[in-house]
Amino acid sequence: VSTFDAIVIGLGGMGSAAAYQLARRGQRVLGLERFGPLHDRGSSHGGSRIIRQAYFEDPAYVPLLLRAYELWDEVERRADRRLVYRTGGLMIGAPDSRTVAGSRRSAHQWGLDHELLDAAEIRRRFPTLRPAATEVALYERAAGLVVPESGVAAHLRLASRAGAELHYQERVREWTADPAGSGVRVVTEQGVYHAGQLVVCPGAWAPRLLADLGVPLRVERQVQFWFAPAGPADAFDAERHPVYVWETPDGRQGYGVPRHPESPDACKVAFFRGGADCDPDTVDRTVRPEETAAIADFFATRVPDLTGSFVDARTCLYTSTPDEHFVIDRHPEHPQVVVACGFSGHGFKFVPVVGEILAELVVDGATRHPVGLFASTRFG
Ligand code: PYC
Repeated sequence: VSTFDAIVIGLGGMGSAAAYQLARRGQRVLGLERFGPLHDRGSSHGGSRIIRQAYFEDPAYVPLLLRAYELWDEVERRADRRLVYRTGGLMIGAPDSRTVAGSRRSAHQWGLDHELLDAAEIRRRFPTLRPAATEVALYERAAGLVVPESGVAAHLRLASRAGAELHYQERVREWTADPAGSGVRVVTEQGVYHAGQLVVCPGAWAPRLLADLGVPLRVERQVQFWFAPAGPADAFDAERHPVYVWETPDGRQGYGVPRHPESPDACKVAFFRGGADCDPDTVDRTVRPEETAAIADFFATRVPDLTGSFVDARTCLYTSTPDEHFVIDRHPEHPQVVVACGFSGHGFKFVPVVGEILAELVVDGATRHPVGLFASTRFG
């Protein structure tokens, strides 16, 4: 039996950041991960994640994004590793689409630097893109991409350097909280551990590890695709090509990421949501030709040179709440347990600030950040 101040279950994006932020606050931390470091079974792989501030999902995310940008810079400096590429970003669709109108709302509410481009201006400035005459875009210079594997690696390295003990290939069987609120016990396939507090960041394994939380979670199979563009080789490079989210009149969203130094030959594209429900332990990770055909079809008229030749496709998992907002909260029945789950396909950009929030909840008993939107009890 080993004893710690805090145990972190799950060392993907959120758990790695929590382990680092706890360890740097002087906590004795144990991190437990069922796979190896930087694995591709969950939601923290695929070479890129979009990062942006004019947040169409809700203006309440903006202060967290501003802090996340500061912390990504800090983690880059401390880990001496490039994590973020600021390519600029376009949120494209009809003027009243959720993607465009929601982004404008956040930008206006928080005074974020942005431009609104009509179709002709989008084509002039970004000739790879072919919006319809009625489509517009919010352009945000601060948007770009973060490399998830590098982000997790940096947080893990900083966590170890700050004294955290990190165990891989160690699956958690169960955790229990002392009914008097004074500690937790975690049983893994290799041992039994005790700690004062527990931080649960289980990603797609939340339905099993947080079954009693009362949050209805859906685990969704997604596919990320890579294509080598046709046409001039450098037209899709991160120095000149923005990231983009493109909403269709029926409300579907596809997104794309340019080529960048860690993906020098291919651009990534995917649908944002719309995948089938799955179980993370049994999900079919083979990508079918008709799935590749569907994404190529989506972009054929919108970004015609993009899908020159198919390079790769890999599955990834979203764990979604009914309102697509996160859950970051103290467990309603166990005050010594803090949970972070349900990131609903848009969480990775927040990794360092989620780590900070979780560490503040554990160490200070409260967080300075606005997290009211993420209450675990909001589903009744
Ligand atoms: O979080 O910005 C995002 C995003 C776009 C597409 C998938 N996730």
